[in-house]
Amino acid sequence: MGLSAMTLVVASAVAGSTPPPQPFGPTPTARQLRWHEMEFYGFVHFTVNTFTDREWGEGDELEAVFNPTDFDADQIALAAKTAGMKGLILTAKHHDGFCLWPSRYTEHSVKNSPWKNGKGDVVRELSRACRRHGLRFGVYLSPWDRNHKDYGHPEYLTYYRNQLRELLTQYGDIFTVWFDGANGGSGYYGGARETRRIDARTYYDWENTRRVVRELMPMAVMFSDAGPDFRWVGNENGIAGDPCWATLNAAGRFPGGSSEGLNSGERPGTDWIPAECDVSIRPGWFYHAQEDAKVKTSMQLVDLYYKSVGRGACLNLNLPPDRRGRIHDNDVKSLQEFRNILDRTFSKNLAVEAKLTPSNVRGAEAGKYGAKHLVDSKRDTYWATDDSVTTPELVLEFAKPVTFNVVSLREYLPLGQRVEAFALDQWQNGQWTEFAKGTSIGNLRLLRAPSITTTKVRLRITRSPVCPALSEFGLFAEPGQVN
Ligand code: FUL
Repeated sequence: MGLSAMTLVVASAVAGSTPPPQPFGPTPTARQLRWHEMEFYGFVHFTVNTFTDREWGEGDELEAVFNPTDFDADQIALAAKTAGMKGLILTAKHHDGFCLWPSRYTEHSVKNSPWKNGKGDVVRELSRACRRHGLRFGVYLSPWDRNHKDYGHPEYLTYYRNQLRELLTQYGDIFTVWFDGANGGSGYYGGARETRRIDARTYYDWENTRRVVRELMPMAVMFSDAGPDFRWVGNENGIAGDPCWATLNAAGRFPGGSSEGLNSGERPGTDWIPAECDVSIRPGWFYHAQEDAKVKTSMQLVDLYYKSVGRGACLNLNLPPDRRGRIHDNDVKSLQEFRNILDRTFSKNLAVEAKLTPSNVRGAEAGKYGAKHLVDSKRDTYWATDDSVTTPELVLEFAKPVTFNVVSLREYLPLGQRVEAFALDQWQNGQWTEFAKGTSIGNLRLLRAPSITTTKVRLRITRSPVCPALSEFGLFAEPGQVN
């Protein structure tokens, strides 16, 4: 090496110039990253069904039945906020076709209901309340419309896209458009009262429907069984698979098509289409008084959180307003207790107090790629190793014994989902003992363990096709489980 080359090597080491790892496989877009960060948000199922006590309206309900006695968008938004949700998605139109906003394109809407003398607009009120309380707002616009005369014919697509345009231009920022996969069947259809079947693969011309969203709201993420931005998890119980990969092979998939592979994702996968777990806080999606005693308990909600958000998915928990147009007290109470448990669990990351010793640091550049980034609560910094080191270890040593029962891990998503397996050990009686292991990490991996008291913990990455890039590591104590 000549002198000048040597000077260069020294200079670059000083400046910290080891390039970051190459991305692995498909990676998330900016809009998907923004969605991943939300982690937890809610559905609001509200329409004529709330008043007819049904789950699916036929499409022939009179507009007059929609008449909340004490609608309070702030109360709904605050219930969500109290739970720690980052946004709400309103059923602007469910399968029955009734519109919660005064659409220019139909008479079947709030404008013909006695509520606020036909001057009400649920979409406006809830979108504003969300903004006031720091929540994002999104819309569910059912593709299947059992009221509209044109449903099943090409003209319906013009109607549907016109409605999408209204929702995407009149109500400020929309973070998501949720395209339901339920499709076709019997209905009112403008008085025809017949069964109409459509070909879910071709009828909606999804490419052009999605274009409307991309043009009007470029940062909005679109949901359907098959993406394009995030996918259904394959069940309505709110439970992601283990593993749950953020990747999927999208070719040949369409909304309302096969749900095979959606629960766990597919690896290797050609597309970044992470999962959303949708589930209702009650048995039904809409409010039914007879379900007031069937609201999920705070512990059931905590369990769902670990099985959805804790497996790298987002949790979309439905909160159905009652006939007043408010979230029932039983639901609010469960949500408050649930939040309280999570706050007490995650308020203190015990790993912050540990001395961290990684088996390797990329380019030996601790400032840039060191293990300290695992405990800085920042998702945009990470610990990475040299390209040749794919199964590193990290030892955490504590000055005094710590007690924990939850472990958290997060990958640095812009570089793709990298790790395929890992294990965790505790130091007990002078030796390492494995206490947990897992596969997919992705946006977040939470592992619940029996209460462990120890002075040393070890993370082993046991399988990864490329060097890992981990952005967070945490040890927490869930109250009630630890004393
Ligand atoms: C399903 C619908 O049929 C349900 O009524 C509900 O809206 C749920 C979220 O999606 O496909």
